[in-house]
Amino acid sequence: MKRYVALTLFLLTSAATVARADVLTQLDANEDGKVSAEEAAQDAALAAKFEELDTNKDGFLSADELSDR
Ligand SMILES: [Ca+2]
Repeated sequence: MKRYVALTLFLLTSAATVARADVLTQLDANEDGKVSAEEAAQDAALAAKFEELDTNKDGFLSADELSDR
């Protein structure tokens, strides 16, 4: 049972990592590894939450910041 829970957690974490990478890949037009406000404008839902997600207020969403969405 414990092993099953660990495997489930691993799979969920992997799925989240893939989803995060997808957002970066899809929106990171200049391939600098982060999403600018301009790039985020391609995704209305993301653009609406941009300031909330940009926790360090550097004007870009990193992979870590995107993982919070
Ligand atoms: Ca940021």
